[in-house]
Amino acid sequence: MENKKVIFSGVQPTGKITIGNYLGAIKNWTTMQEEFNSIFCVVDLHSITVNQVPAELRKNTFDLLALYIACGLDPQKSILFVQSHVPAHTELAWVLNTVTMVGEMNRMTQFKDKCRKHADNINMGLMDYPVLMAADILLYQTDLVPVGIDQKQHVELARDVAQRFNNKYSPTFVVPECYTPKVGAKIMSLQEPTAKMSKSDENENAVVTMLDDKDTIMRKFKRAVTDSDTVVRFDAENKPGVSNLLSIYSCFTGKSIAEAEVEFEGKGYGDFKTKVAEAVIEGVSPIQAEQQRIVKDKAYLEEVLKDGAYRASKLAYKTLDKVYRKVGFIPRVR
Ligand code: ATP
Ligand code: LTN
Repeated sequence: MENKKVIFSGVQPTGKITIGNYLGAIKNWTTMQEEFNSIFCVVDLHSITVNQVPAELRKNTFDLLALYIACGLDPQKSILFVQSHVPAHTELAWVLNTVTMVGEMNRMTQFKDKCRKHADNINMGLMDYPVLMAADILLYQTDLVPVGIDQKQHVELARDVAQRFNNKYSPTFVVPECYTPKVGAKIMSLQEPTAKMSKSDENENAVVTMLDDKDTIMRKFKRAVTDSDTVVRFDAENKPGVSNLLSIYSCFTGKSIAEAEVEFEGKGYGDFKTKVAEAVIEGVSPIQAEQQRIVKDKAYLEEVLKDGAYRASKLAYKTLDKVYRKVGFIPRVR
């Protein structure tokens, strides 16, 4: 790889990808891939920490890979692969488990949330999720992890684990930084704008997915919860609904929030919501067409995965061999 900084990120193939996932993560990766050595993963191992239907998981994995490419991730420029194809992720996670404390896992916000949501399935994988994520990141000597704000705590854990390992053995891992975009790092639910838009939300109207059709997108934005005021102004605390729509508009049009506020001065919410929906439709339509084209070409996608796993493995095993040596394992003769 060229001598550039490394970025690594991933999304779980757990269902329909939302515009939150796109704006908080994937969209930023597409610009960053020009500047960094970029590695993007479909994190299927993470996804089975909550119940999945096997046939759907397989379909979601192909769908998500096709979406990555449709959004502009280029398999020539970036390494695109599926996490379970590179066993070094689980191998490193095991070692990192031994420098991670149960107490710190118990404090993870996402773990606590998921325990509440999936009270009938609080499995060890759910608790160990952040350690596997640390392994994903540290295996590639990652400098920067571009994610939405909800993942910040996990990236911080990866930093702590890296530092702890480096101190206990000797410098081994790059200590990664978290990167979140200025606008779009936390897109809110359209129905409950104080809560994050999440692909597992049961209320369909709360979530706009990357593959929603035009009418659906328009309808969801028209029904978006705002407030009893009439002014289009950014104020996340007092006007969360309107502020969320402004953020979405800004991300899709490339206009600043201030420019958008000026544009909608004196206009009603109806007009504003229509314009936001139109901007989203314009942004996602070409991606949808590409995704539908690419997903049909299984031979191509399988080739991308094969090549991605090969390139990722080479980097990953370099780090894993080093880790095994440091902890005192006998080097494997290859
Ligand atoms: P789930 O509902 O299944 O937990 P999710 O929608 O939270 O899923 P993830 O797969 O956990 O999605 O997240 C993938 C990436 O998208 C992460 O970088 C995450 O920070 C980002 N992301 C998720 N939701 C949002 C959001 N509402 N706004 C901005 N970024 C988001
Ligand atoms: N936990 C992340 C997905 C994820 C990830 C990663 C993101 C798994 N491994 C490594 C960045 C780097 C989420 O979005 N839920």
